[in-house]
Amino acid sequence: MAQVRKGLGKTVRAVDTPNRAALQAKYGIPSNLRSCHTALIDGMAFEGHVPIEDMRRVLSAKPRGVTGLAVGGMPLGSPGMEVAGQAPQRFEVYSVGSAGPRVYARH
Ligand SMILES: [Cu+2]
Repeated sequence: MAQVRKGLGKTVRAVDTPNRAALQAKYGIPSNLRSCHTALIDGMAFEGHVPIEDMRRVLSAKPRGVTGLAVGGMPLGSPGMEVAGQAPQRFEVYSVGSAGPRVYARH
């Protein structure tokens, strides 16, 4: 099932698939960093609740050996996971790809 939405200068196609593990493997997202959704933008993959500023930074830099960014789990306070009255958790954003998972940003 695919849904098409427009916004933020991009057309978004949302797809529910039972085969997301193959996509995660293709982009080098290790099992401990897999989360609830995977976004593909301009040839890079974004796993889980990755902050938009990190997405913009990696998309403009396109570092060698990096195929995307990943946030494992669903940390409280990450984008879309804000809960009024609850302090945000600290979490790391990892770059993934042939260069291996590395901390890309801390929040
Ligand atoms: Cu989630």
